Amino acid sequence: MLKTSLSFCCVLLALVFLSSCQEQPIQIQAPELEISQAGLLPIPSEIQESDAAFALSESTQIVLADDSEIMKLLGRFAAEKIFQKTGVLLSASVGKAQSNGNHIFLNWSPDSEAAPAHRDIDAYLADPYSVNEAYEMEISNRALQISSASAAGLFRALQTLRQLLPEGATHQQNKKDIWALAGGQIKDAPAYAYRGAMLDVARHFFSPSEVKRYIDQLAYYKINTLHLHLTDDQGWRLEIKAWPKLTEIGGQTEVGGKSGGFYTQDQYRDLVAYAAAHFMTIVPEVDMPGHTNAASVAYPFLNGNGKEVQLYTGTAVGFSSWDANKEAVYDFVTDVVGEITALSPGPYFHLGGDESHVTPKADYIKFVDRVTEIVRQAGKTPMGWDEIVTAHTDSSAVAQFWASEKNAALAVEKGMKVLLSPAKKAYLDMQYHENSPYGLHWAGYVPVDTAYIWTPETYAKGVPKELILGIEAPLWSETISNSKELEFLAFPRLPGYAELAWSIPENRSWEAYKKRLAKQSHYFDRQGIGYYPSPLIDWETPNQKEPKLAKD
Ligand code: TNX
Repeated sequence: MLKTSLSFCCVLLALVFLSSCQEQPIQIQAPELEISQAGLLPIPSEIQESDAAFALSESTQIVLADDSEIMKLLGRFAAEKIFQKTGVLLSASVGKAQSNGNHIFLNWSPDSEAAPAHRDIDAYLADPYSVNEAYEMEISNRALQISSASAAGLFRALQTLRQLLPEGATHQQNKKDIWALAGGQIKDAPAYAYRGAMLDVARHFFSPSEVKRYIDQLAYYKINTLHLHLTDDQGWRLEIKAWPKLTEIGGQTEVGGKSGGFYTQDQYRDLVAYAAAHFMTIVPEVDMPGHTNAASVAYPFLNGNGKEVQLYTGTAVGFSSWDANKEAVYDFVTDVVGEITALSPGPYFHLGGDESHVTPKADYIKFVDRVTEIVRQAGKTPMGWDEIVTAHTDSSAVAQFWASEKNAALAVEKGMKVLLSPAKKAYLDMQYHENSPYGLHWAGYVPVDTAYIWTPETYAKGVPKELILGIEAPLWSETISNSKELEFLAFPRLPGYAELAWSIPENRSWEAYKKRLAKQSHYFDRQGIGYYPSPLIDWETPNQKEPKLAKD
């Protein structure tokens, strides 16, 4: 009898001891928290608030659905970004949570069919625009559940999570810092498959680390495409092994006359991989037959404007052309397209085609027809500025609408998909106002409200929603040469384009957007983003000074 009760006591003691070692999950009361006050940008499709609050602390774990490479990538990303914001390094591991805390779960949606592009990064990169990026997030006291059919969807959800995390610890319990997240449910999905930004690395060169910095910022706003304008009159920025002078000669200058630069193929591959780890596709552009002076200086046989060519460091457009009537030019283009295609897993190759003012019309048509075919032969979908529709393009090519409504209408007639980049609304290189230090104004001034207040679905007359591939915000670099200047033009307008591309029109309003944009100043400050402190926005952190316009 004594023996039994002794051993019973031992078991009891052990249980008491064990349960005191086992951590109690932290519970907090934070009824004041609301998801809709967190400044989510782009605004999700559906938000349902609850009274719950999720307490993130050092005992939180990131629990992955399986040990696939793609899950591990997502887990690392989540841990890194949470660490950067909170200073707390969470573990990301597979299967069941090891402790009794509040955990973040990355799940595959139960009803999801696992299309290869949904769960494999290489398959995703080959076909990123048909992937289902919808995700759901359930935030309760004990768990933050994220689910999506695809890894891309989980990645987009992680951006939402980053935005939901408060700027600093909100509570303390048992000497532990706690970051409280508002409870509720988010259901979200993008309006458009293609959500892009373009960077002109030709007028001024941007180093690989500057491009990566921009990729980080774009990913935060769920943008999934970085279009790189790799060549122009002032510079050729990507090594082509068969034609080394393109970069040896054509890569040495930039606007203003400073030495330019170029990406080696290894550096470019590394950029593609960096973008891929952010579920972002790089669309390469070789602008032709105009905007080709730098290449023609390197290889004069290409030149078709009848004049002697020399390196150019000004900002005029429309004076250069390749010769559309020489077979050697097409052999050259085939080499270039081939080498770039080998570096580019994505579906699109952008052939430029804009402002070929000195190319005779018939030559332009012949050239675009030949090059779209070369691109197709290389296995890519041709994309070009809206002028390409004046050639014999068909529904297998994409037109990027930037200026001509007539060309946009013609694209629709041909059944071509249209990428919307109307200069008057979506050009990040347009000045905010007449004294803005950087940018141009040929399409008008584009203050923050003008940039946001338009409806892609109805903007280009006669372009129906089904034919809109997406939205892209181009940033031409005649007046900017480094990250600081880039960010002054891109921010705060870029988040607005991200929202136009991601969020449905019913959820968008300038008044509500303004408030969510105001909250971005915390992120801008933390990242050291020198944004333009537009007076239209009631920024939550003290404004930096707007740089003064240099007088000349
Ligand atoms: C027009 S947009 C261009 C570029 C310039 C830009 C400056 C387009 C297809 N062509 O060559 O850099 O304006 O805003």
